[in-house]
Amino acid sequence: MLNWHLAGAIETASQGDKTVNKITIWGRKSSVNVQSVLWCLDELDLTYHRIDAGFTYGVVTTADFLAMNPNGKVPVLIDADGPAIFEAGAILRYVATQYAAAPFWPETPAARAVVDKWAEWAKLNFASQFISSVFWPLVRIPPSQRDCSAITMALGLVEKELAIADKILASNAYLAGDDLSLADIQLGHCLYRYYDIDVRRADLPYLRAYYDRLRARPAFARHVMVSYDELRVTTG
Ligand SMILES: N[C@@H](CCC(=O)N[C@@H](CS)C(=O)NCC(=O)O)C(=O)O
Repeated sequence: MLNWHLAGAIETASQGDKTVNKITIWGRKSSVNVQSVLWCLDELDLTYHRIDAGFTYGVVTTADFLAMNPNGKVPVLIDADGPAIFEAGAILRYVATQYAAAPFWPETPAARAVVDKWAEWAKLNFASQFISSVFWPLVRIPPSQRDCSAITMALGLVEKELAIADKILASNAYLAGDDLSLADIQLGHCLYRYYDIDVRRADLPYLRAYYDRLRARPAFARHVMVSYDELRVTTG
């Protein structure tokens, strides 16, 4: 078994009256994919140990880590003596299936698919596109080297997708209905960055109201509204 538990970079989620279990998650707090998992765990009142990994924290290139995730990426989650799980979407589904119930993650295949289709949609069409083609170029590429027209075009495409969410949110409080579900984790975990970065945003009033509802959730504020200053490249 791995020795990360002894590495000294361990954080225990506040215990309170939360269920104590044996979830360990590898990943830095500034990783948007890690944030989605931490937010979900917190919404479900689950405790965990978090171990810093990735970017300047290293770890991800070690043999032990690569044995868990050959992609060398965070997050990775192990629950008790279960397998190492990588890919935030797979981790979220595992956590929800193991620990959540309806309406967050309904039981019957048909009801679950209503949540899952929006979770998948949000991850693929918004989160992944926004992070790779808008957020990352703005934060990690020095201003003098940025392709501003490519970023503007990418933002326009992302906002076409967000307009679909805006329409849904005109009549739903949350993406898959009236209650928070796994679909909101996959849409909401990138909204802090979307509303925080310095771009001219489309007018999407229902999405904005939804984001304000998410901001009022303590777990969202704790894990998603996190500074990404450590990622910024400002010179050049
Ligand atoms: N598709 C993967 C992407 C994982 C990923 O790209 N993680 C980033 C952080 S958000 C990473 O590990 N980057 C390298 C690093 O931090 O060292 C997922 O959804 O989990």
